[in-house]
Amino acid sequence: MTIDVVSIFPEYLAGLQLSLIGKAVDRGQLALNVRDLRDFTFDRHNTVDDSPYGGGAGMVMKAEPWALALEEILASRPGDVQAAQPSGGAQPTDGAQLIAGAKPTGGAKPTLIVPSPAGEVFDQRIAEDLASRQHLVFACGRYEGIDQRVIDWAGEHFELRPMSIGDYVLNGGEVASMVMIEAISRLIPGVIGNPESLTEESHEDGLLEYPIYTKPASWRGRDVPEILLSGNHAAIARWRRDRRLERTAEVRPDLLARLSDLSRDDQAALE
Ligand code: 6GU
Repeated sequence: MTIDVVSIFPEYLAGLQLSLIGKAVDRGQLALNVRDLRDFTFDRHNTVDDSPYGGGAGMVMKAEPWALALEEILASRPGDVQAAQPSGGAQPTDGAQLIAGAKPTGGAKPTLIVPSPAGEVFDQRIAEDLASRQHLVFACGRYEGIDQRVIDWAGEHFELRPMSIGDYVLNGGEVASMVMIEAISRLIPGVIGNPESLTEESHEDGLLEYPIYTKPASWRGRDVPEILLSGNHAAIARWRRDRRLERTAEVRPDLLARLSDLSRDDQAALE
């Protein structure tokens, strides 16, 4: 998979080089390119914003720098080495911060994720869907947002996905993009060492995860539940599922209501 990110704060994304995602980049399983939007401006002050038509508070991101950045990404498509040079006179992006490059892929239109509190709410199901894509592009807006015309234009060249990470307001799309990139990239086969650790997680099957314990068996007068020391794997599996049901009913009854296929044992655990 190739992930391109465009931001006026490319340094924000540096944290993605750490840990599992950084290792996936090192192993060539993931190419992560972060571009600075200001590299696609040509005035003395590298202007990326202006006041909104129709009035109102705040500033709006100008269309042209976004178009040039996205055109460069289209031109450097993975597996599309012979693509045309970007139109509109974009300079080669010597300022582009290439965190790493990996193997060319290619094919369908890239997916353009536009982080916005006005987007569709991102969840595990969407993360799984996006993890199957070859090429994701994150357009991190700041201020009040991006001129709608360049979003509409981009819709002709990208699969457009305005995405929110929840019902609250952030100052820009960078942190939201990092959240989505982490959730998506850990689902790419091979990125997580032990794929079994993915299956019993919260939100994988609609239940929250069970409580976990490690040594010592007794800590400050608190004992590990005895059943976990019993070696009875069937009983442990049942206990864990009961705890998941119990926890989900208490913390997220909305999730429980969405489950259709509860067994008799499951229903008994909830009574
Ligand atoms: Cl994706 N962006 C911004 N700016 N604020 C948000 C958000 C995204 N998701 C929730 N709040």
